[in-house]
Amino acid sequence: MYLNFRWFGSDDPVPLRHLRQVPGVDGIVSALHDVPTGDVWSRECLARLRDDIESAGFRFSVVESLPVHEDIKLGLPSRDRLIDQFCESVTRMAEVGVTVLCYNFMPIFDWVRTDLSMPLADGSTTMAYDDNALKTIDLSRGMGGLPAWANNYDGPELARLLEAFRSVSEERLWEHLEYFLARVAPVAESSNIRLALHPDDPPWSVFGVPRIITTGAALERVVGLVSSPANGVTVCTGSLGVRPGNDVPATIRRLGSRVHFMHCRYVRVTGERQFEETPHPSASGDVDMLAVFRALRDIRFDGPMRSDHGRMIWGEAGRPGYGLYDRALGTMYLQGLWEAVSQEPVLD
Ligand code: DNO
Repeated sequence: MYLNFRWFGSDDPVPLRHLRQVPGVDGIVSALHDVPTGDVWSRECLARLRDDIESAGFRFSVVESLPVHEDIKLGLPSRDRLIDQFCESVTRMAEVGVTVLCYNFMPIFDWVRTDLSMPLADGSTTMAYDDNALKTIDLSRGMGGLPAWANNYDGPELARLLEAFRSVSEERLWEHLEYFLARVAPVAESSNIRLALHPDDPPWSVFGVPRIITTGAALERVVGLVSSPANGVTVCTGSLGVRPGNDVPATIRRLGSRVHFMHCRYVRVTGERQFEETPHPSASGDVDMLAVFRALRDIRFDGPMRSDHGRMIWGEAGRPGYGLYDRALGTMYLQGLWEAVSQEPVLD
């Protein structure tokens, strides 16, 4: 395992020189966030990003995310051209040394929360989700006010997409994913890029739109769709952890070498389809991170890991979930767990 930090590029309020002061971090997870979905990433912009990262003393290890165009998820005729363009971006990220690509297959919406700054008793704030609160959100004027989308569709475009996806069944979405992977995995394999499909967050349908990557079994189904070793997943303890019944350590053991990326964060389930994000130590959440780490040790996980969302602490302001301080605390905790489990014997 090697540790990474997500950095959103030169607009990120957290500078790389501060990340340099977090012990044990080798890699940076980043992306070209301002390229419209579907366009091929330019070699020059990728090289500039790589140079910024390397001159701060890191390697550019992971791209998160290269968004998948909605036409691909809808299975429209334009998908072949868009998949070719996706593949070209994959090839180009390999040219600047990236080895893992984290992406998702969530229609329209990326990750969703209903509260970006819920106060906790200790004076910090955290992000939370409540399905009842989601139902009160009016999307008729577009997506303004919702957090952290890969895309931001305006009113008419959003209405068109909502209507289109509401008639796509889950099985149809699986077929579209398989079609996509059958074309992308060979390109990834020959470019030495490991694909890492991220589970849906939250792992259930939102706004009547289907979501399919919602359980450990779904992640196993993903790796079974295409046998290439390049076809793997991101195991996100936070996404999977909010759905009772997801046994994350067992999923890791079953996926083995197809675990290509780890996102680690704690969550506490506070009701049905309701959760909040909590500080990293085990006592504050519902994820058994020690058991997760033992499973990673047993599969001899040697890929990238990052501390996922943090709270806002010590008065920090910034991008929800992506401040410096709490993610740095999380990084130290993850490092301590890894050092400890690495001293224990490996179970085959
Ligand atoms: C949330 C992230 C996700 C992730 C994408 C991957 O903080 O984990 O937004 O980057 O879903 O495509």
